Amino acid sequence: MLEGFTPWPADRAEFYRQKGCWEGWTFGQMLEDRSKRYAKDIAVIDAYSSITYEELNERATKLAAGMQKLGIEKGDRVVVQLPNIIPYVEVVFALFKMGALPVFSLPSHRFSEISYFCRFSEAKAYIIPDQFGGFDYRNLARQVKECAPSLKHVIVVGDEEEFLSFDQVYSDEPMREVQVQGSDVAFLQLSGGSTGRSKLIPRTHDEYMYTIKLSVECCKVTNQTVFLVVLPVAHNYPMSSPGILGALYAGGKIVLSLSPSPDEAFPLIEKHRVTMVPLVPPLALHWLDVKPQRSEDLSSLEVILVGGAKFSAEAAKRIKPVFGCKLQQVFGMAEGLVCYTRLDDPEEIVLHTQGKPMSPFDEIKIVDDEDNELPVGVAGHLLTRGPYTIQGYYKAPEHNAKAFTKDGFYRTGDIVSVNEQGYLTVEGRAKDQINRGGEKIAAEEVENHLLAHPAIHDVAIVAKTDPYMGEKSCAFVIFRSAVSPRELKKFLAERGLAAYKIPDEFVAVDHFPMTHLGKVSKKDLREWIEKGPQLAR
Ligand code: OOB
Repeated sequence: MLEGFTPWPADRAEFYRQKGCWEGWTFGQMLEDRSKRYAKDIAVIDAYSSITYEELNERATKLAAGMQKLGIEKGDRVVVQLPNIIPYVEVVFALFKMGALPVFSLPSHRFSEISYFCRFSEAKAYIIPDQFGGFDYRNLARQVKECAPSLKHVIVVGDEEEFLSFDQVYSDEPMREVQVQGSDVAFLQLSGGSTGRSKLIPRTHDEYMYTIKLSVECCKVTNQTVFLVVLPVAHNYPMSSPGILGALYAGGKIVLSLSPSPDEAFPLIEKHRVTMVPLVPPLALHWLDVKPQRSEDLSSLEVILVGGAKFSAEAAKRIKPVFGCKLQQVFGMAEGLVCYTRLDDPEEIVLHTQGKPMSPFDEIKIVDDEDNELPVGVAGHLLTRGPYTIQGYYKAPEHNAKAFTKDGFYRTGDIVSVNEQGYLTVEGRAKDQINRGGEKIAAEEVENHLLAHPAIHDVAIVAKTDPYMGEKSCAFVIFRSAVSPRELKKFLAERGLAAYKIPDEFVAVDHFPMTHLGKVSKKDLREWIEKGPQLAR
């Protein structure tokens, strides 16, 4: 078993197996099976080419054989930082077949994040594009290599310079057979985080396959589905809710877009007759606003999924009239629990709730600050446990003791109410996090970076309501000496922090409001910013 992984208690594991949730099937086996069933059908299309099921399976096997030759073994970790391109799908399945673990990072991550993921997971390899979005990942790899001694290989899709060329990793020699089991950890996913750095989330084949199977059912994915991905494909949402894995499970077709912009996405919808697309709320709002001015034929769309952050009922109402398709709300988390509104739910439910859990074995508790359960309809902290919600973060015993109850419920940090029919409505958040249009920022991580600046005495970062992004991040700062927001943003970028984590706004204050326990009251700070900076002195 992977060191640092918290297994399910034996009795619950047995229960989930007995109930047929965990079937002992791996993602490598799933692709083998689908490559026979849907051999000549197109599996993935990207900006450059397309690939059939048979070809995808063959290439993933050759890549696995090549990575084995490089000395990558079962259980080894490989940080994958690729944009929405076919090689991403090949790499992920190659690693699944070998039993090596992808560590999923986003193209927007920089030195601060990547060096940490490589070091913390003791990654053996790091897979990157040469350049993407005007950024040269080879320069990042050079820096990361300096401080991550475990890293033996950097594999580059494109011009490899001094590193290994992705195209040359494929091997014609047979892949060495590896025993990968359903109960093995398949990959490490990133958490949004609320304390310090992102935690890594170990997910097993068994339980993740179960989420795929259920998502395919809830979203009615079939081999006729054309699934467009405009969000970063490595994120848990476009990966599994129902995501690219759901599309492949069902024999559908994936279309990968390098950008979420309507200029790129709308022509793809028209050309490939896309039926389903997952969006985050700011993107859904943008697409809603521009659609009336566009000439592309988007009539193939059947379902737009919206999740990752709260989608307002007013915006939700506009999906059907503007796009002529259904809205499906999704409330999920990389740690596990996923809720969907169902495609045949009444409008009232689809517009006003974030859905209900996928599995009959998902357990939900809504509790007060002292963990007392609250009556139906009353908002409180959401705790959850079930066949696909993790039992612990990777190598994080201290954090796990706080993030999970003694009987294995995950403390989501979300404030939620549940109605009589079991549908959840997200009412707020207790965790110290900013949800910037679906991108999660752990306040403490950014605060720690800012505290390293000599002009800053103290800092507290909170969410500020934004009509478009839902939330933006606002840093309240007690300065020692004057420094401009521009300089601070530059300082953070130079420390290698991903751009989305850099505060949108800085507000100078001479003190922080305190709670009666003597902690900075972020609740009061949020009120200050909503009432206008003039109150924030
Ligand atoms: C998804 O996953 P993560 O891990 O990036 O973020 C999880 C958190 C939740 O705890 C909640 O705070 C927020 O994102 N969230 C929502 C939401 N969906 C996620 N808050 C309000 N309304 C929603 N619909 O974001 C994720 C994973 C799988 C599927 C969908 C989203």
